[in-house]
Amino acid sequence: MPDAGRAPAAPQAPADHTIRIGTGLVEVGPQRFLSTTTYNGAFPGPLLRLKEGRQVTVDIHNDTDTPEQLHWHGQQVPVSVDGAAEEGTPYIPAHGMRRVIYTPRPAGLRFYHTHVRAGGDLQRGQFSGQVGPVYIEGAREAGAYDREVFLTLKEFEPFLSQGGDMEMDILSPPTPDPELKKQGEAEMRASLAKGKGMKKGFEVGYRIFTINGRQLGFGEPIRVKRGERVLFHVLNGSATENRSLALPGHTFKVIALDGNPVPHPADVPVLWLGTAERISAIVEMNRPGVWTMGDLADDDRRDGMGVVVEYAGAKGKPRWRKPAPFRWDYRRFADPGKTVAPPDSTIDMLIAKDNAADQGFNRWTINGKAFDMQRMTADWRLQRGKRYRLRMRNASDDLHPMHLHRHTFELTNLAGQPTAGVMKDVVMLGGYQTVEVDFTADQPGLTLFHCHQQLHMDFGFMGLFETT
Ligand SMILES: [Cu+2]
Repeated sequence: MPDAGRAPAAPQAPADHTIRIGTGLVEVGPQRFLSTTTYNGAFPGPLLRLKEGRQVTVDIHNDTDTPEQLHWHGQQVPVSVDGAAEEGTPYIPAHGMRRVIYTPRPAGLRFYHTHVRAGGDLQRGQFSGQVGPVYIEGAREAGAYDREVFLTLKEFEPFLSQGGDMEMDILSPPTPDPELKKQGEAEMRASLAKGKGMKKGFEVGYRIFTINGRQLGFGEPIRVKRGERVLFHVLNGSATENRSLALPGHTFKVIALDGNPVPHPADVPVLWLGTAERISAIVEMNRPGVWTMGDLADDDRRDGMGVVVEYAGAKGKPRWRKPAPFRWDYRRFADPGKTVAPPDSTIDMLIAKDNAADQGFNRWTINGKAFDMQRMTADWRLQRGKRYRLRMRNASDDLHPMHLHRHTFELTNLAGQPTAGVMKDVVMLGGYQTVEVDFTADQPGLTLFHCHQQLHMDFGFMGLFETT
């Protein structure tokens, strides 16, 4: 008799890809090994090349002692696959396995990463090495390049400090909303006045910075030839940091943001990526030499956030030159001729910081409410097929990389300036600014929406949509 109610132990077809979550060693520098949780024992996890629309089977083994979630960031997949317990995706049990079968889409640069709460435990969640790139090949592939290079930016050895947060004044338009600023500053003053010794909430810093798991100067350089067009697929795999990247003497032609082709590819001297953002950009190699491609922050670059680019035949020490000040403006890549139709409905979100309110960590609220993991009921109900506008108003001075699961949204307003045509799944929301994005609710079930900064999402900065 078959054992009713238990999955049959029928022989299964082999998976297309197998991922093992477990402890791995990452050699970040000469004789400097880190031990952290990784995919397949390495960092970054293996590049998964998938085909848009062609079903794929992935076996995910969890060799750790705690349940895990693997999130397919930027893909339009069902709740059972997506990898977020808040939506109802089953956990990959400790010392167990889950097989997921789904159809990859949309085409472009995606990634996979853990989606468990770290809280104050800096070994867990995306503070670990659980990040890997995904490239979904579409039917039409832009071909104006000679080869591809994947770069995953990631820090290790995190620590907590209470010094207050880093200035992140990098966006254009730069203008804060005076109303939001007034509110945010009043709340901070009130908090700091509450009692003697009241401090600012915890922030995370790091001791080690890497690209593809190696500190600047360690391992092989990126070897190029004069005249070569290299397509860089850059992924910010950080748990908490926004990153920049520049290659002195060269420009990046940005062709895709978060994997989605932009309506207006444009040249920029610097890339800026909020946590979990991706940029695909072509660099024409026309300045022979040995160069440091690295982060603009001198300390972070010195501690490893960079990679050497070496032309054939060139010798000497890698050179770095700080680029002229440059603000990141998504509108540069937008469609100037497009106007966006009004949505069926607009959802207003006021984002606020409750300074050091949760055991020294900042608590984050959307419309006055911190996300409650125990509750898991929808904050907003959506009708399938309707188009919604999210109006995110940031009453804090922090920059937030805002992420919507299982959907792609269009940037429609940045700090009061209308825009159209840029499709993304993460958008940087500047301090005391407002950003609007539009999307069609075309995925039934629960959809998580959150700030991708691990400390922010873990301390309240999440919400749930339910589409029926
Ligand atoms: Cu945030």
